[in-house]
Amino acid sequence: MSKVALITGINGQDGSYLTELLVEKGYEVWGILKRNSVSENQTARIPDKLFKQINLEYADMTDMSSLIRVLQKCKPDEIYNLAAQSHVKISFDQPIYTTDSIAMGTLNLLEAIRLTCPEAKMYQASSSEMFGNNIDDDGYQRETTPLNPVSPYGCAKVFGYNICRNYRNAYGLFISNGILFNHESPRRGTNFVTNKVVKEAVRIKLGLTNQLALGNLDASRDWGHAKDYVHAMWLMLQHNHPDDFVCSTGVSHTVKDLVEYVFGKLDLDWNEHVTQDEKYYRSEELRFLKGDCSKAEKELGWKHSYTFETMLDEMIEYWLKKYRVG
Ligand code: NAP
Ligand code: G4F
Repeated sequence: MSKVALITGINGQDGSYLTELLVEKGYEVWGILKRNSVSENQTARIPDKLFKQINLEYADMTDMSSLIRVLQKCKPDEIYNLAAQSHVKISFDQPIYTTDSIAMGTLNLLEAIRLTCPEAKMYQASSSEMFGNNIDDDGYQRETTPLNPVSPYGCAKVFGYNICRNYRNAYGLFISNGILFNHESPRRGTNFVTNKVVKEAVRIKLGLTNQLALGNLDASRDWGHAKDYVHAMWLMLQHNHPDDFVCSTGVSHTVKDLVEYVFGKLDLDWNEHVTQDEKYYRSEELRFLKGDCSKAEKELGWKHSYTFETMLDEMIEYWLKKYRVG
């Protein structure tokens, strides 16, 4: 019999890649969608060919009764909790909804699992944003680095991380936290910096626009590809015990490096097009991320296949093709 997986946030960047992976592995895949007044584009990231093979139910992380209803209906073996208001800058504008969807949302899901399907395994989408500006002496963040969040999003993720550990220890549930560093793809929201830069640089190249306004160019991130990272999520739930794992590439680049690479690839001089606008600055900034994923490599056999450059090359190709085809 095939395994049953439930994905919260199935229509997000990671949810769509995870769906592809699990369908390929023969899983029966279920996902929840939150209600949106325009339904057409909501599932745009899920490839058409998969659409008939998955089961979608309306539910919301802030509504525990809806989560219980879905869990009772699909009876999952594995649950991947990816749903979140995931934009850090927007979390300063919407701190309460961000916290409701992430912190209370995770607790709602945990209680729903405890009451209806305590045997199910759960993956929790924790984040490198939880480290804030803490860095170990060797320049990396890892599972043991103290958490010190600098945004409402980061604070909510710390609650989600801790309550998952608490439910694992207190009730013996199989729950693993993936502490994932930034991961991108052509399916990334275009208000995150990588896809914003690539999309706008391609538009500049094609003469569709001329300027790109950004915020802090000095912030540094450890950027990987979402496809590699959803594979790690799956590996965590196949491991013989629940635990917490960092996933990262171990290489950090500044936003300026990102801009230079993308504009350079398109034979453009970024200095002629990029401006800085205060509206993209954050009230408090996380300055530097670089992850040590040796635990995941050793215990899960996980390895990333994309580099910063190959990931950006794929994104550039995607946008060139999209605009050229029209
Ligand atoms: P994403 O593209 O923003 O997707 C988030 C998903 O959550 C969307 O499907 C969204 O639905 C759904 N959602 C939001 N609020 C909800 C609610 N109240 N109830 C039900 N669904 C809700 O994010 P992602 O990049 O795929 O990231 C997946 C998860 O990993 C998130 O929890 C994120 O915080 C975490 N994470 C991401 C990264 C990264 O670099 N990508 C790194 C570390 C951790 P709509 O689209 O319909 O709003
Ligand atoms: O692409 P970003 O918005 O990603 P951020 O804030 O690092 O958060 C992402 O990664 C986290 C993992 O560490 C996830 F948990 C979270 O859900 C999300 O996926 O910004 C990256 C950097 C920041 O330092 C920001 O200040 O880019 C800087 N930046 C500069 N100009 C900009 C811009 N960010 C955005 N979004 N837009 C700009 O114009």
